[in-house]
Amino acid sequence: MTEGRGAALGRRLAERDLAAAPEALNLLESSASGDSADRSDLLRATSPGALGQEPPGYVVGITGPPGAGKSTLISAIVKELRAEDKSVAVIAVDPSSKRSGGALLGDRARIDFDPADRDLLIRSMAAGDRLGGLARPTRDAAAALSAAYDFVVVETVGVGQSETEISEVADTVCVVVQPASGDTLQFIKSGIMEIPDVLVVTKSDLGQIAQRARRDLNAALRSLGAKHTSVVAVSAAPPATGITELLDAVEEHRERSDIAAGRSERRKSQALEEFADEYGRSGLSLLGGRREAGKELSSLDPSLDVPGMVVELARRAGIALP
Ligand SMILES: Nc1nc2c(ncn2[C@@H]2O[C@H](COP(=O)(O)OP(=O)(O)O)[C@@H](O)[C@H]2O)c(=O)[nH]1
Ligand SMILES: [Mg+2]
Repeated sequence: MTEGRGAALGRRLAERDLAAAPEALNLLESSASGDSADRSDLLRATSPGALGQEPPGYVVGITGPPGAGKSTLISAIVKELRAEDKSVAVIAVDPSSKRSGGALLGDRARIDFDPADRDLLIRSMAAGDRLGGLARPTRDAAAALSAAYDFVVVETVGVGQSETEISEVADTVCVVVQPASGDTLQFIKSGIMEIPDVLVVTKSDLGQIAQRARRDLNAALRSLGAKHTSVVAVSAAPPATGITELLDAVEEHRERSDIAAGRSERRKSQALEEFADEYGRSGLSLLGGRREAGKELSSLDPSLDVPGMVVELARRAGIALP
């Protein structure tokens, strides 16, 4: 059998051929029903099952309110990682494409980069209209690109509860706040916001108010008993400062986490959601309801890719597949 388009792109990503990435993203973003088999093939070829290990790339989520300094910070992170000769893919989730998010219109990715650099990919993706969650192509892209790149950085706009959506894709979640932004402090104190893995206070070149924000956030975390979350102050305005401290904090979180377990949990919840999308309530009831479906999922091979899990669930539900 000849190798199809999705399988070929997936194989090339698995071989860390970065030139395959733009077309792979086009495929993952395609909503044409004729592309769905290729999408599955691509994800299968970059899955831990196919690679024999979790994809080697590390997925870092950068989230926070509009204007907090995320894109500027990502420019500085990219510069640092490229100086270390790490390959980097950045996915900037564009909130202006979200139906309900008209107010955020214009917050397009403003990330500085060298267009001639082949080890760097910057791509903006639509937010989609899934309430409180990332669009499927974003989740697929993070999974597939982590097979090829050393780092995948995902930028999302989030305030309060929606900040947790980034935890659907990221191995480490960095929440970005600018000085004197009492909102995030309140969200953390009141438990509205999940405690992030790393808190980043931007614009530390503004001086005292940045130091104060850092102290307040540290105090709030301590009072909540969050021992591990580091608070890092950065200035992305040249000359950038704090970027290596931030990357060290990400690395520390990576070292104390079970990355493989976190990723397979995320694939399972994505699979459950896709199964429910595709087969509806009646599909779920064939499995005995959502809870039972979740139990079926936990008995699956954790190295399966998401579409592979959906097929397996359908098979167990007795649904005839084409
Ligand atoms: N003084 C200062 N301004 C910054 C810094 N980082 C970003 N900014 C400014 O803050 C504004 C918002 O930055 P941007 O990166 O687009 O924020 P995003 O919406 O979170 O992606 C821009 O005007 C930036 O120039 C910083 O470290 N220091
Ligand atoms: Mg931005």
